[in-house]
Amino acid sequence: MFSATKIREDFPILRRTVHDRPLVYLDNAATTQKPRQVIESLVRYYETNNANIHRGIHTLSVEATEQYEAVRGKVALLIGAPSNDSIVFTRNTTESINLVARSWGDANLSEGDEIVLSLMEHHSNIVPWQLLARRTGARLRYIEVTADGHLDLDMARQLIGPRTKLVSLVHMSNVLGTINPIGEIAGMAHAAGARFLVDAAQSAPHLPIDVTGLGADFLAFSAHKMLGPTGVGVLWAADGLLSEMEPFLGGGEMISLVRQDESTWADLPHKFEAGTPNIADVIGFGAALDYLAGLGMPAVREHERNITAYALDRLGALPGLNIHGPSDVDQRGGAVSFSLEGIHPHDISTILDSRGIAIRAGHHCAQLLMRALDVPATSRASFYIYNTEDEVDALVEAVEAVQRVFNGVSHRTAV
Ligand code: 7TS
Repeated sequence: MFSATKIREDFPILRRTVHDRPLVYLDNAATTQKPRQVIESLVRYYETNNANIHRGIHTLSVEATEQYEAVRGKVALLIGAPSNDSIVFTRNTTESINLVARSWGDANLSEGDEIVLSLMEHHSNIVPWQLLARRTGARLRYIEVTADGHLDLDMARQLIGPRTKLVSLVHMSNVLGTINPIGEIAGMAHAAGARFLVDAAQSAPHLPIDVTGLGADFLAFSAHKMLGPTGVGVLWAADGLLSEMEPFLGGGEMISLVRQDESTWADLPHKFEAGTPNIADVIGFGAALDYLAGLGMPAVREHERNITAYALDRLGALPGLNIHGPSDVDQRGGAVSFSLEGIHPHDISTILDSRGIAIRAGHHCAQLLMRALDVPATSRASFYIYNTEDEVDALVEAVEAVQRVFNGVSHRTAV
């Protein structure tokens, strides 16, 4: 049985206080906390296994290599990937997307070609394409967002056409929580002969994912948003794509033969993992994946659906509070952005912090979306497996306190 209260016992950090209040951690879309199973796996690795991988014939190196490679299998299981060779470890989602922009984009785009993005993308799914566009002469087109926080699918149908070489979209918005209809858009992209990249930074941690069912050609996500350590990302690519692509970075580990003027490349996926990788943190990510597998991704999603419904209900009842994004919990995840009339998100976040509550305030690396919403910034609470309804209550009480402070101030100012 899924129990957030029981799960909390595995997270040492959740026992700490902030400003003499119990920590209420609601910034999970930025990064999640780590269970002791992940922390212990890092310590165990350094205390008993530490060695470089894929090189030594000695026992430590063989063991470290086996542990590192086993995590590829766990990632494949998580996302339903048919083969471990289609999974590349990177530093984060950002690096995974940059890898595609460089290694696939440089070879496949030229002047007049179009890349279709949306206005709800994180900067890491915008800027690499701007750089690619600058290098190749390709053009960026943006699908707009409707007033209720969905992609404008009519506009998507108009934009995706014969000039489109790539469609690259977020699966679940880090600001609005919106779960985008990836299968439908994959159909549009493929009918136009384009490739389709899915930014799964917010979805892989929260939803069951099956890459073959999604219809994606590339999928990118980060370990640190799903209980794993920082410094590990994943790029998955559909069959045949990685073998056609040139390496992203050159160096040790990624070669087969090195000659004076040129070299040949190692087999997949090693061709894309130049240099000593982040061995310990990949192994720590394995412990995170075991933890999530123990809960089951459908149960993770169900908990998040319930707590999001509760939060939407309670926050939505506050006068002067506007929630951005879909109201139907079946069409959204647990990133809940809101604005309070006349109060800057940074002030909200500071007052919440004084009560031990961590939320994020700002543009959330989504400046195009902020402009589309016509706000400078939002406040965002985002949930994960260890969050409880009591914590949502604490958030609501704190927001009410913010309103009291500011209404008092504006009242005094008026007087
Ligand atoms: N894509 C989405 C949808 C994201 O939410 C993020 C990080 C990234 C890409 C980049 O991930 P990284 O691991 O490469 O940094 N989002 C957030 C956030 O919402 N608050 O802090 C980081």
